Order: sequence, then structure tokens, then C-alpha cells
Amino acid sequence: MLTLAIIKPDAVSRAKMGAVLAHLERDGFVVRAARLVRLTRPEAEAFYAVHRERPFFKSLVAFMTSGPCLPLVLEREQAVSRLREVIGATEPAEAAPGTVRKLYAESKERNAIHASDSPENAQREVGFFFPKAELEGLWG
Ligand code: 3AN
Repeated sequence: MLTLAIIKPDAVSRAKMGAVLAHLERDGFVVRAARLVRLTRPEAEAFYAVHRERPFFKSLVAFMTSGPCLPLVLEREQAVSRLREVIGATEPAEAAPGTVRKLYAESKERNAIHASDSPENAQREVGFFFPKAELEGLWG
């Protein structure tokens, strides 16, 4: 099973990309695709369109376009639910000990990593960053 993660600009700029990747690999995730990208404003707005009406939307888009981030396609059994467990709660202060956000996030907004929250969203979000050809054969 596949899911999408994004190592966010705060973790990349603080040189925590490798540590976060190692954490995920230690937990059994295999990287199937990866790309260092700097999102444009329209791209970030489209990716987070479900949050368009939320008070933090403008700030979230500004943060996500502030520097490069690393979208990843990750494979593992139960990839979607397991990745949500491994990253921890949105608010790092509330994240469980040993989770990526507890270890590496700065705040609820600058929270180090994104992970798809359902198999349907995983498929949509993988397609957002990675052209189909690159993943041919991966979607079972
Ligand atoms: P998650 O990333 O845990 O699925 P969502 O989907 O509720 O959380 O929020 C998407 C992103 O929006 C979060 N990763 C975080 O960067 C940002 N965000 C969510 N809630 C807030 C908030 N109250 N204040 C600032 N940023 C927020």
C-alpha cells in the first residue's frame, strides 16, 4: 500500500530531512518516489484547497511556499494509518513521545511533515506530485 508524505520546509531548512527519512525507513516505509520541490502559491493553494476557509489558510500557504519541501511516495503495509501514527498529532505539544512531530516539529503550523489521511486522499495526493508514468506498477 502507498501513501504520500511531505517533509515540510521547516524540517528541510533545519537540515532534518535525513533524520525524518531515517525515522520513516526505520519504521518499515520504503521510498518509492521523491522530489525536492519549491511549491508555487497556486500549487500550495490547490494542495490545501480543503482548508481554504480556515483562518490559518493564508499563513499555511505562505509557510509551505517559503522554501523547498520533499514530497515522498512511501510503501508499507497499512501505509496510510501507520504513517499517521508515526508522525503524531498536528500540534507537536500533544504528539506522542517518539513521533516525528514530537521530535522535529516547531509548532502546529511548522509541524515538519504531512501525511495523507485516507487511502482516497493518498491516491489524489500522490497524483498531485508524481506523474503516473513514474509510478507505473506501484498501485496494485
Ligand atoms: P494534519 O497535517 O495533521 O492532517 P490538518 O489537515 O488539520 O492536520 O491541517 C493541515 C495543516 O495545516 C497542518 N499540517 C498544519 O501545518 C496546518 N494547521 C492545521 N491547524 C492549524 C492551526 N490551528 N494553526 C496553524 N496551522 C494549522
